[in-house]
Amino acid sequence: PFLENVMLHNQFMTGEYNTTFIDETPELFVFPKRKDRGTKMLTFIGETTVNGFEGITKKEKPNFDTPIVPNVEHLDYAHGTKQILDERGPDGLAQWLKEQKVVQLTDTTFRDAHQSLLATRVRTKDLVKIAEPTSKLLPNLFSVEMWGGATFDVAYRFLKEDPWERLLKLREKMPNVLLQMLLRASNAVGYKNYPDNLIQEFVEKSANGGIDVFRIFDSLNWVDGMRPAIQAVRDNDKIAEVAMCYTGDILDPNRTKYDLAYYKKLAKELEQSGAHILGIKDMAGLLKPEAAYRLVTELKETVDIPIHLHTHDTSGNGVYMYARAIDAGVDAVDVANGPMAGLTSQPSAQTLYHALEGKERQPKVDIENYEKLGHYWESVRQYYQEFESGMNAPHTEIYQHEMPGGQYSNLRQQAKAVGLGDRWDEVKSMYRRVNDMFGDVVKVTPSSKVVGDMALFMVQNNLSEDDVYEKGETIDFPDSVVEFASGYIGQPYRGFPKELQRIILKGKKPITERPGQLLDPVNFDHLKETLFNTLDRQVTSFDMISYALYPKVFMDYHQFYESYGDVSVLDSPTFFYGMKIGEVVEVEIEQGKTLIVKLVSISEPREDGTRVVYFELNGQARQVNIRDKS
Ligand code: 3PY
Ligand code: ZN
Repeated sequence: PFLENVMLHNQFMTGEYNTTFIDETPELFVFPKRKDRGTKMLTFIGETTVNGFEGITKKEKPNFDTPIVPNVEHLDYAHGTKQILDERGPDGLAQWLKEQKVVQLTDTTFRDAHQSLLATRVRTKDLVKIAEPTSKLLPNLFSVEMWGGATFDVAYRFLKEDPWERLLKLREKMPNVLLQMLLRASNAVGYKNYPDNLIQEFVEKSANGGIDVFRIFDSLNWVDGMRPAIQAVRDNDKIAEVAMCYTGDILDPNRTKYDLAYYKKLAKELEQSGAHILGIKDMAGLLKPEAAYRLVTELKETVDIPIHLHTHDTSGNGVYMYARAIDAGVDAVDVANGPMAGLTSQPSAQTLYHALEGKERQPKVDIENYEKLGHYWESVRQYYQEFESGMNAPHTEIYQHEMPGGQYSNLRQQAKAVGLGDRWDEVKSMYRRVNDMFGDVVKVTPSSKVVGDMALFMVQNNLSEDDVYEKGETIDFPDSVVEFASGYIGQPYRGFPKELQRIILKGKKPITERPGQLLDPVNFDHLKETLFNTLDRQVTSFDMISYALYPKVFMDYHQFYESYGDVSVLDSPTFFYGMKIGEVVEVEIEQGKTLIVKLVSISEPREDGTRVVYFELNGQARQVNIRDKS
């Protein structure tokens, strides 16, 4: 176990150790308690079989197609963009990107596609299986976006797995393409501003773990809010892709706040702030084709760095919009593999490829390989059917309400949960009215949540805009709205509407500094000790960062792990639906060590409300008691 502790230690893995490493790292001498992994696993399977999985209506496990993983054992990893970064550094890589004649592709299937279609629920196991084939069959990708945004907390919260492990495993299987993450600047992968030293630490460890490209954005397009993250990425010799979030409509003469001049000025500032690449983050899919042509044309004249465009295909205009942006010279665009594309996700890679047939900037990817990988995703998506958003057709109302792709289904669920399911139309129009009350703000995590919370709050309490102004002093506004008005998520362009801010804050003084400057730095030594005492096992730098970002979420995950062990090794149908009577599943709990689990029978509930679940584990009879919560 000692050797195992050393090998698995984060500092050892990232090569940050010297000869004093062993003396100064007491956790190496803490050995795992002998735990019965088999019983824990059976308890989890029993629990899911009897009570179902959170967020899924309990039903018998469906019969799923087996996803076909293309065999790529005979193939080598071709030299890709990762090698270009390693050889030429971030500036060299940016220069390389600018020199490419054909448009470059970032594939978002591993992150934003499932964040936007399947509530971020795709599990590491399903990603890792297709990672090597993706990397070998599509070595010409610019990057694979596979981390960040909501994936981090959803991994702990709902999937009961460690997001850092996802990063390490994907890096191992994808050594030739750039790995990309979405970083919410000073909000890291969370929903509030964190101290600067936590942002630095997070970026450093993410870079060590394998992230090459950090797409950094601020939810209010506030450049000052992005500086610490940009600096941290540059300090780690990684690529700072700094994004401006696109809102409004530059083609609409009545929407003067976010016009072409605004974006050009912002682009210049981002370039000066140290961006290697300029990102255009069209998080709601509001950028229309002609607007894209004009925006990219003008930005190309404004900045010297390459431009990378991101959109969501909610309106159905995504591919045409990309085609116009490509005409205007955009350097790279974000796409998802067809079966995971469209609607609130990114436009389909395959569709874009065919749309550009006959054009000189058509991307150079092996389209047959794209389709092969697509077959895998077509099957895997079935596992997650319970998390589908319910949007079945292009949705052009997005141009009115301006909700980001990832928020639409979420807010709809929230509305249902508070009994506003049949007033969804009102919530949508209120969302837009709240946006206007707030002075027309950029809406993306977390500012979009503020607008959403306020809209729900107003509909739920039957408050009109006038009511807010007239009775505001007596209204207890949602926490996120108070935080926003206090300046804790940053400063909106042209400031807050003063009257509304005064009403919300009820005499409290807002801040105008960067929240990160006011927050106490995280004391990592202290945190390490606390965690070491609580976890009773080795504490990695990864654990410390996660705990600092989300203390409760991390501790809940830890408790879950203590009870059920590592459930990330289960196949997804078993993880989400448990087992059928008579079914046999194989679980590889570590390399070369497989458990064969058979569900034999389940008893009727006993007096104390528990059922006995009878299994065979590697041929031996085993049973666990599970409380039936129905
Ligand atoms: C996120 O912050 O998670 C987003 O995807 C925003 O668009
Ligand atoms: Zn997105």
